[in-house]
Amino acid sequence: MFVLSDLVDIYVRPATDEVTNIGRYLAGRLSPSAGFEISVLEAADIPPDENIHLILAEADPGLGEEGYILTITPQRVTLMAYRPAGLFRGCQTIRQLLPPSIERATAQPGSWTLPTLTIRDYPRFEWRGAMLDVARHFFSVDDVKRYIDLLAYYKMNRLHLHLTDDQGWRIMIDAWPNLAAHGGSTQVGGGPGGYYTQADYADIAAYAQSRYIMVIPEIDMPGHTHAALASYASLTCDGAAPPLYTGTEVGFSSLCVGKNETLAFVGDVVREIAALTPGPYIHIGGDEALSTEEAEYRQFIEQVQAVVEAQGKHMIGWEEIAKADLQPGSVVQHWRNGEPAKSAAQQGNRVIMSPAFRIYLDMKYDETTPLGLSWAGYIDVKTAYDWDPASQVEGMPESSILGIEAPLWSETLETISDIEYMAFPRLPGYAEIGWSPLSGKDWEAYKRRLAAHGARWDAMHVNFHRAASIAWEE
Ligand code: TNX
Repeated sequence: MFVLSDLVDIYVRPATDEVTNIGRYLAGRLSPSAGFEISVLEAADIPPDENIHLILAEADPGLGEEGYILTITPQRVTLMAYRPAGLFRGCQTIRQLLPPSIERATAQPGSWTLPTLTIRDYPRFEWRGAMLDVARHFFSVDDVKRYIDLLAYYKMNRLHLHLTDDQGWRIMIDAWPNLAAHGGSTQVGGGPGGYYTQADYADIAAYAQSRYIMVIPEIDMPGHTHAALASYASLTCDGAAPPLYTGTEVGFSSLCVGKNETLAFVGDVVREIAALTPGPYIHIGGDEALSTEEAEYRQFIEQVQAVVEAQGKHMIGWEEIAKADLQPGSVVQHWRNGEPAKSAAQQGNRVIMSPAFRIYLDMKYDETTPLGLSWAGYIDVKTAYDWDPASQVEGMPESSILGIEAPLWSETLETISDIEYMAFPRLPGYAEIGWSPLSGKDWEAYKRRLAAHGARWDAMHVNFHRAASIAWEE
């Protein structure tokens, strides 16, 4: 094995800002618990032994954006990648190869060893995401950053933020300030709610970017818009603003399709959100528009799609958007019925797989789970793990599948601890489905590998569900 002693430093090559920052990130994860300072240095031509080396090598494009090769000998740890994101993903493997107590925030007694090995590793799917509903209950910037760090630990690369819904509007729009000021002033159950300033949002996006995670903002339209209607009477068809809503029904609200004010609203919101979004996608919701007439729904989605494309972005929407005429770059998120996703795929659109009965993190584990819902059934750890996105919808080719995403709706969740309880231990299973080849999938082996992560979550103070089906290791 390789011994991580106080002699070890991290050498980076080339020593660009980006690679150096990844080295600093790794040092920052290891130093506090190891109890000694690990420095980040520029590699010489002949890199010295007894160190960790992070090397960006143009030589192996087969690794893609996120792949890496990790070689550990008793003399040295060498992590190579084609792109910086690959180095970052490989750093997570180094963390996971060290003893669990490396994740504690203070100096721990320990012998920090890494097993000798060679790994060549890259993801199966491009899109390995999680969605967080900050609308039903609001979560602070720090809560979101904590979730980002937990996603990063499992090499996930997308965070979809569900920013608006009937119960709350959570992002400041300068042209329509009452959306956040009034529409963000409560939440399910009537608590104080909250919203992100544009600076908060940029902070979240930059933090995610430093972990090679893309943030996808969702502004849900034309349904799920009660908080907006309550904030501007001019957006309603009858010109009267309703009171704020703090219940958990769905499907009762709709923007007034065809009204000039509605189009002005969509234009301003999409423009401001696009300006805040480094990534190429804007999610426009489109789900459960049960109070929007069908023809108006289609017309509206096509209008919004044009506005999104005019901002240089691509539209993502929940599967219902497949009723509209989609541009080739638009992406459909499957959640309930196979048909819309399949028909979109047949027309050449790509699909994100979020089948509710497998991957909704807000579903209870079983009937005793104190949090969560159960409309899509109970999702125990095995149900969460034991499926393949490519054989989920009959007749949909794997090439249409962009990847998978695990939504976490927050009707019943109020704290980051609640979020953690629903996400863990299921989330790593989704990360594996997204990353690893199907040929390696084996529930019995997975159970044992997962069991070892309980001690890591204890070290990280993650509030996880100690599912009885797993023999958790101390
Ligand atoms: C359905 S999934 C919804 C959400 C709810 C969720 C609760 C989807 C596109 N819409 O509005 O929060 O169920 O599980």
